[in-house]
Amino acid sequence: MQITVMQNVLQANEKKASEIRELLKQKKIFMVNLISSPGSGKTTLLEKSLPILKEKYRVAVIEGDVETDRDAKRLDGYGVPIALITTSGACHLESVSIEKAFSALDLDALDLIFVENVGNLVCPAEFDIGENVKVAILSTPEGDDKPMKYPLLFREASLVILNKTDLLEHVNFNSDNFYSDLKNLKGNLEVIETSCKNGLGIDEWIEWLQNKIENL
Ligand SMILES: Nc1nc2c(ncn2[C@@H]2O[C@H](COP(=O)(O)OP(=O)(O)OP(=O)(O)O)[C@@H](O)[C@H]2O)c(=O)[nH]1
Ligand SMILES: [Mg+2]
Repeated sequence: MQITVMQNVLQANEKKASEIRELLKQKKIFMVNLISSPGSGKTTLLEKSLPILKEKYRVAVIEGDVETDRDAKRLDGYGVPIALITTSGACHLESVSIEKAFSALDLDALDLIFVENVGNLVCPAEFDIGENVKVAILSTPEGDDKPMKYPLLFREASLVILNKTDLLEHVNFNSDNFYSDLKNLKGNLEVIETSCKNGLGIDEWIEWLQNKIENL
């Protein structure tokens, strides 16, 4: 019985996600679903990216958090619209919440939407929200074993950002194991190594995004 209910939830989510994807296509908007564990650097990456991207694109952010508007407040002042979704306990965003967030945004005035999903490596990967791409962020202190332990996200992602590379010398992160596990999971998965602390890889990440947007 429970399985049926879950299937219905997933089917309803998929249907709404398809509608969102169609709407984004009509409006020529590129939407990025940022997914990682709590603290891997989603908001920090946005803080580094928004000043560069908003010079070229009309950008907005949908901020998903279990509680508080802290991340939304951090992004206040970057001069881009922010729509906050507080899930009150739910561990991921669903397409119906994205539709609600859209009503707070002027879609005709946007080229690019970032969704910062709830910090979690499991559930956000299961729920299509109509995005163009899922970007998985893993930070080096979390360990090189995470792709094999949480494979769905890494299979679903179009890009993996390996963040906090400035901490590599202090943590037990085996890059060889990380890359060989990723290759076994999904052979052609792109990886960009970044540090939001010293700026490594930020240009490459912006270039990756621009490429995707231009080829919409
Ligand atoms: N050393 C180092 N610290 C970083 C880097 N990127 C982010 N941080 C720090 O990591 C902490 C968490 O970063 P956030 O950007 O808040 O992480 P988040 O993924 O948005 O977290 P949630 O929204 O809670 O899921 C902050 O103290 C950041 O300053 C990095 O590349 N290197
Ligand atoms: Mg955050």
